[in-house]
Amino acid sequence: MRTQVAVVGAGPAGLLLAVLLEQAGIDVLLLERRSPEYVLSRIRAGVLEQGTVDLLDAAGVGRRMHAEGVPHEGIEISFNGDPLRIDLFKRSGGKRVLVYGQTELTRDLMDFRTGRPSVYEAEDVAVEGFDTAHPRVTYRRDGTTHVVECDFVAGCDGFHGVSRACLPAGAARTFERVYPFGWLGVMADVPPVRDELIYAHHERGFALCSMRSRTRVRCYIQCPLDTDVAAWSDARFWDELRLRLAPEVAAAMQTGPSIEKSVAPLRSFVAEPLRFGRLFLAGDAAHIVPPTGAKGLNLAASDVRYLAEGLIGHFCEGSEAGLDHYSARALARIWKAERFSWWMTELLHAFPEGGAFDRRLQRAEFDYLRGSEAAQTVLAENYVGLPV
Ligand code: RFL
Ligand code: PHB
Repeated sequence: MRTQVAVVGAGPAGLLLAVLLEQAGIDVLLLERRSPEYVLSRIRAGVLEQGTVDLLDAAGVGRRMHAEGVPHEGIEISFNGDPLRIDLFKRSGGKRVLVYGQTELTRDLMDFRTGRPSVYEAEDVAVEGFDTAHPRVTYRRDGTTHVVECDFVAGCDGFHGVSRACLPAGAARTFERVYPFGWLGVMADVPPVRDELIYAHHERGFALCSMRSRTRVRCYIQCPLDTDVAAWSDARFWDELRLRLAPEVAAAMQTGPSIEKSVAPLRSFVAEPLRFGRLFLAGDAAHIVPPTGAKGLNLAASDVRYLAEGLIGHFCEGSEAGLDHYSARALARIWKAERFSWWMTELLHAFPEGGAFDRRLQRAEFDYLRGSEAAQTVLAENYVGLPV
């Protein structure tokens, strides 16, 4: 078969790109390795920047997000139990973030595309000939091999996808930092302890009290990379979380049975460039940030915006400028989000190798943040999202 753009991966990046291109009248085929149910079962991001919200609105998929998402105007940073509220709204000149789960967003995008060309459970997807004028994507489904001829391939298949993996050795330069810990996350149907997210630094390790709604929490604690989820009963998780929060917050916190529990490693990663002939990388296929700054999904959205503009320019306006500048434009924003996510991670986690000197520096960083409007402004403008 033939299409104009083959999109590999139906996570938020692939789905959103498909929606934006289809609205401009461009043919898309979306190929996903997993089933729709599996894609929806992955619990991930929860915080949307204003720019992401605006893009979803422009795509016409924002109705449920506005009805059910909860706008937040601040976050709390707790340092060994010492609280500091960052007024995001005031410090960023009137911007907010929206708390709305990635699962819900993915569902909205899937529903919006109902009836559009998608292949779920596509096995052995392979990208070929992207350095020629006639790229092809092949896949197997129900034992049959299919060939898709296309003009462009968008690699939106996440960190472990095939798009980056199919590049010849040396084609991409990669930059990586692997952190010596992960996050153990729990979802539970209880009301959040506070109206806003709490990011906590503690000698026992980082903790985060987040939420999905006014009746559902998503909480994380820093854990060793080899953590066995089965060794963490709900009671053990809540007890450990309480130890890392200020006593009055711990005392007020409601707990309940977990409905999901999983461990995620923390990593910073960037591949450069993002264009290889007629193959473009976007989202987690191109970069990973540690979740501390809540930037991963938002970066995927800004990549997709730039890429959609480039492809629409090519197909609808006869202009190559957007595609030619895609990589440089996206990377400029990606590196700033990498910097912010790394900085939040360094400030808030307990580093197993870090000595007393490092801990004093973390304390000094927090004290500086508390005392400096400029430092709070820097945090706020990055957290709500730098301009797209
Ligand atoms: P995804 O979501 O990984 O989707 C990629 C899709 O590609 C499919 N795929 C393939 N399809 C075909 N053939 C193959 N060979 C394939 N290989 C893979 C996969 O099955 C999948 O469906 O990447 P995408 O679309 O780029 O989206 C990126 C986001 O999912 C990610 O950045 C965020 O979840 C990161 N993240 C957060 N981001 C935020 O902006 N705010 C947050 O609050 C936030 N919190 C988080 C997070 C990520 C976390 N984890 C688990 C990594 C919290 C956590 C704990
Ligand atoms: C989440 O709700 O899952 C979440 C929120 C903020 C983060 C990371 C994850 O920084």
